[in-house]
Amino acid sequence: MDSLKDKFKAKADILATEIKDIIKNNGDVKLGEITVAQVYQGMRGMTGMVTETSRLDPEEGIRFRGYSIPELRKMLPKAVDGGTEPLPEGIFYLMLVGEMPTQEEISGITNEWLKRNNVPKHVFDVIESLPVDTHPMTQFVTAIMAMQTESVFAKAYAKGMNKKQYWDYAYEDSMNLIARLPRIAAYIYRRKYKNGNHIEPDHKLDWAANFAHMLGFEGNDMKRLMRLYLTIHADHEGGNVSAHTTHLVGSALSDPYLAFAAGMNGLAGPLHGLANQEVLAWIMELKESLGGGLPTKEQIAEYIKKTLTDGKVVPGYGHAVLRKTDPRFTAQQDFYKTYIKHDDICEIVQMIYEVAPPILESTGKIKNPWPNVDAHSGALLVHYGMHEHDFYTVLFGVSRALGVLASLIWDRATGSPIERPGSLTTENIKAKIKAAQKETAK
Ligand code: HAX
Repeated sequence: MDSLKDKFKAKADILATEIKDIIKNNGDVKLGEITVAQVYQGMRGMTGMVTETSRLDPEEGIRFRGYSIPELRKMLPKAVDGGTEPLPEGIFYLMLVGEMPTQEEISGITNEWLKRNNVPKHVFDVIESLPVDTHPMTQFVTAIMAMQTESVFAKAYAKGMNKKQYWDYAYEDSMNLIARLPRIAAYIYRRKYKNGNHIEPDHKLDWAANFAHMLGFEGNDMKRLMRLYLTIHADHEGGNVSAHTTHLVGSALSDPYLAFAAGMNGLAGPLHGLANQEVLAWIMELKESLGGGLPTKEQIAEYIKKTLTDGKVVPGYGHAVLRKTDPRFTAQQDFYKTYIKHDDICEIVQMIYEVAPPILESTGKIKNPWPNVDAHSGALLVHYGMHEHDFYTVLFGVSRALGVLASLIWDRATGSPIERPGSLTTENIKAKIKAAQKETAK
């Protein structure tokens, strides 16, 4: 057993016992009430699941095992070659075992993922069988599904596995998947945009730097950005579409490949992860409509108003939970100010940040007029030469694997059951409303 696995097992045994006690002794403690509006409106604010890896506060933003993004940027180990941004290996370690890793523990994970990164040939063949202009997220999900042939969880289950072993096989599948995703993603990128001129992994590099290398970006800039990017996109507690879907599908004991692929189908939606692609396309459309160059704030305001009157969303703005500027946006803004300083698209992002919130607020219906993570990420990628907007959600997906798969391992270790919430018809709801009204009239 590797040391991370040992450590996880020790922690999981303790928590699994605690959870059993909590359910037995305090299972009837109420966590909230459910309203008709919540049932109709996407279960907003309804607590319905447990996620150990991170917690989202509407006013403050995400905390991974209690640490905010600015804290993590300072405290998580960096690459030994003078790296200044955290290594994503660290956020995975933190989410999985709840402890800040040492440099040595990080190298252990880097090496473990290097050992596991071999992608079977048939996965590349399946990608090749798709038309080259297939959306990169479709290619990504198809490749993950093709790789399900490798699931040790599915094989062990078919042979007849004891419940107590679920976590072990989920761990193995998750580690293999995380190790292989950058190769698959890079393969899709090079196939679609670089004439199939593929680049082999470099076994001297960390996970994020190797990804940048396989995509075709050498030098420190993209490596540094990838380390930050893959860290901050990793998790956003359990209720977002990609995390919740992975958890839900996994709850049927579908193996980690099936569960993660399902989550990625959710990430591919424009109201979720595809928003990063939408933001860039929306900014480029604005630029083109003005003949290039920097727009004025008035022109940006006009463009936002037109987007709203056309019945479209302003991509990169709003959130189902957050009610303030997303700290993942702020981290990227800080990255821009520290390392890039001057860039037209990044400047437009800053101008939109000044102009959009009051306009969105003035509609009276948008609950969060502030930018989310997707408002900034594309501008940084374009600056370093990745212009292919429709690939951006794949980068998000590679990062999101760290959080949702760490959670999936926890689900299997703590005996999380099949998820099966109830539903009502509108007739049922009307009857309940009538009954409630009768009760108050008494
Ligand atoms: N532009 C225009 N209208 C918006 C809006 C925006 N950015 N954000 C919310 N609204 C609208 C909603 O569409 C809704 O309109 P209707 O009542 O006509 O249906 C109304 O305002 C109330 O919505 P809300 O309660 O404020 O927001 P929701 O929780 O329903 O939705 C979304 C949250 C993120 C989906 C929403 O803000 C949105 O569509 N934003 C733009 C797309 C985007 O950036 N998505 C990425 C979110 C972060 C993420 O998951 N990253 O991967």
